[in-house]
Amino acid sequence: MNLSWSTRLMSNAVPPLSESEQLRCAVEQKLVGTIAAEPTRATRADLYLALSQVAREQLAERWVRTQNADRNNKARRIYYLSMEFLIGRAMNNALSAIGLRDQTTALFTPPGPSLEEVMECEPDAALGNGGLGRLAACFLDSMATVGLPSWGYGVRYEYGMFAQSILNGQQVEKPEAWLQDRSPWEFPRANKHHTVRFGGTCEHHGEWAEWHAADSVEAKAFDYVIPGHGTDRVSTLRLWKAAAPSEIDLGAFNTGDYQRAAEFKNRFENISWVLYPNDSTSAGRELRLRQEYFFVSASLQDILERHQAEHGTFSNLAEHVAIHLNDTHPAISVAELMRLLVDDHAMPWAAAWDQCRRIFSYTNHTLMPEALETWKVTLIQRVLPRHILIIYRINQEFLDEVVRLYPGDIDLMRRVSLIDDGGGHDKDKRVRMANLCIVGSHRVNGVSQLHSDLMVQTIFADFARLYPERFHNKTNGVTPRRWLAQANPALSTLLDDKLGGKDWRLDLDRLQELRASADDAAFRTAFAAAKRGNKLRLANYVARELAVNLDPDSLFDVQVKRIHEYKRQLLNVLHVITRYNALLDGSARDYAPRSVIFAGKAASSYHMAKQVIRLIHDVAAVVNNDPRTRDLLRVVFIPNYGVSIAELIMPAANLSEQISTAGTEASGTGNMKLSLNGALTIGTEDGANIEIRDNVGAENIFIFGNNTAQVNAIRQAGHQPLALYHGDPALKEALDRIDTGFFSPGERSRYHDIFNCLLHYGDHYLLLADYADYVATQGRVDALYLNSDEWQRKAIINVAGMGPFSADRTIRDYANDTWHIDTN
Ligand code: 26V
Repeated sequence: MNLSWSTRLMSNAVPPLSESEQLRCAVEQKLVGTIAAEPTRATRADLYLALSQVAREQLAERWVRTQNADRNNKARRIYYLSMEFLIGRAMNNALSAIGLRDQTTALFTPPGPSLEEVMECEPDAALGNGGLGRLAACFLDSMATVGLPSWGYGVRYEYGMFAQSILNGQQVEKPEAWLQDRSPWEFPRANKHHTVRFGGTCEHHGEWAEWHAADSVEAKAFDYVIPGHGTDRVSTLRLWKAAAPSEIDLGAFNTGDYQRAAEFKNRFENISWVLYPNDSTSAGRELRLRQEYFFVSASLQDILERHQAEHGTFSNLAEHVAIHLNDTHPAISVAELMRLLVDDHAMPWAAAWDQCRRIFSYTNHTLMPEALETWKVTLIQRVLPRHILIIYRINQEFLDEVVRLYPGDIDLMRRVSLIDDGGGHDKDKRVRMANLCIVGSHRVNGVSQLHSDLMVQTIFADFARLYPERFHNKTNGVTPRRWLAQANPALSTLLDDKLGGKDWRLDLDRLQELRASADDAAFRTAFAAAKRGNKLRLANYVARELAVNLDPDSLFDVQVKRIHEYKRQLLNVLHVITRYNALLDGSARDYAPRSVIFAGKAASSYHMAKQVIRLIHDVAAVVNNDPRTRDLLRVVFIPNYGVSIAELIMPAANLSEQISTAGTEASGTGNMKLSLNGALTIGTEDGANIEIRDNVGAENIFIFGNNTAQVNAIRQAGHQPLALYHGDPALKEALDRIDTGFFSPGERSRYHDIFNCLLHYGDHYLLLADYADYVATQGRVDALYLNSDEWQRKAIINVAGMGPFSADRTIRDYANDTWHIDTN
């Protein structure tokens, strides 16, 4: 940044400033007046903080205007309750939304740091595990953009997703103290707090009860302003931090008992300390239950307080309030709203229940049985004694209704009951949170057409029979602002040119018009050049961070997502090994040079996922160092995958790996981001891959492997991995090399467990059943890549087909069918 204007700060007689001069002055003023930094000596971090203050001021004004408008209109609002919001960095998005991006870029010129370099100072807000949390962040962006009066509610974790580093090829987790230096984007609301209570006993008075809680904790509000694009409107993300009630704190201090004071403080404040990883079931984790109730209770109190102030009555609550449950994590909301209305606001039970059902809606994000949340009745009884009574009463009334509809069907009652009776033993009884959500909501949806269909055919079949009108599909989407306009400026500029302006950012269906340009040789060349630039950018990062050189002309083959057996990174590795073997034995023909790129975190207690990371590193070490193959095949694992690294990788990909066992990936959203950035997909008939195929055309995507019906048939007949192994020499060779320590010569038995899992413990995710078709399909990928014109043509058609995968479309669908709120 050229600081020639700093003298203006001291001067009185100043001529009128141009817009860019004003911006320069504003940044310098913040440097001096807020950051206390001398402009000529400002560091990148100082510049980042000063610039964020400039943006923050404008966001604050927009926030105030939005709240005034919504209050004056007595707006119907949507409240999106989610334990996770994977926001990433805020700066680039904020500057783009407030229309300062280009000016700011021009401000940061050599010899000072570039805007990109300044923006890299910002730590990612990684308050989520993966897809579910990132979806919530994309939804906030779209809710603001389409003009919905909307709030996200969540937890202000002190520590979000762990940082991943790699030591000797193995994942090491480190805590990520993203708030250590405070966030310049948050607005602490000193006067916004609610008391959340736990434990104790209940005193009954007919329909309502008095809850004598044992403990309480304060929930303090911190707001993040989520700007809309192409609009002045914003959305609010309100996150709750747990704090010890001040009187307890003080009491202990006054008696000089500092240790007790510290213990108290910890006991309460640990509630919002750390994000739970989704690596194991919720069973037994009391702190997680407290966390869920903590943010639910604070959020619902906040919502009711706002409604009361605006309307003075709760009789019209459902007309003005829609609450969405992002998975079952906020399921206790159903019981908490009943408690607040019946016990605290004296509403009759039946009226409260009627409101409740009209207010809530619920999204399911996975069919995996181990991920379905249940809590021990005894635990809820102890932590939330009033809520367990409410849940039992809801269940009683629900089962009465079931009996009326299907008299005598005891099995049905047992299956749909909110309580799993644990074989009749009290200590084994559990509350089924998904059932509570379904019974307490008026809409339930899955996140892709396939997932929604499977949901009503399998896990929720009984409920779909009871309440068919309740079940819907809402296919996921991603925000084109972050995932194309901001992450991929090269392609965006090309699109602006081609489409005659920037409005595709707000109307992604405009991308359809690109289809015609797929046949335009000049456009294909420009498109390929944009991609090559992005690949170079990624190659430079990889060279810097990993000291591995990637050829930007090689095919960038990308699988980036959480490491999980069902996502089958191991199938990708099997292909890499097969390809390496073929290159060595000379059977390889027409292989395009490839760079196989992995990234993703394994949950810390997930042994198999960690083994896969280690195997990728071991394979990479062999392949990358073999002079016979290294020009045709490279493998890298990019550490610490998160939103910001995704923004670097997505634009650089040629091939998008979406290879989950059919029926296991609910939707996927990385598949959408990659396609949107011009990658071709190699994928199974799973999740949203199917809808991507429908939109880009079957001839422009590589679909392979068994579909859900075939997967079921294979499992029914008894999957025979050993027979496949013995029947396919290439597969056998790849697996034997893993098993015999070819890639781990220092520890030959290192991957016995991986081998056994596939060959002797049933290959649960059917890697061996899809292997042959996968490898053959990868061969077709090479052939196409070698025909550059055809490849570019198909890549352009992929981008052209991505209109429906804008989160704006998803949010409009929710607003119309689920929340019943008008959009702009
Ligand atoms: C949770 C757990 C917890 C227990 C142990 C195993 C396990 C496995 C997976 C999960 C994931 C929970 C929900 C989730 O993140 N689902 C993802 O949601 C995305 C947004 O809808 C969707 O695109 C992904 O396909 C889906 O996996």
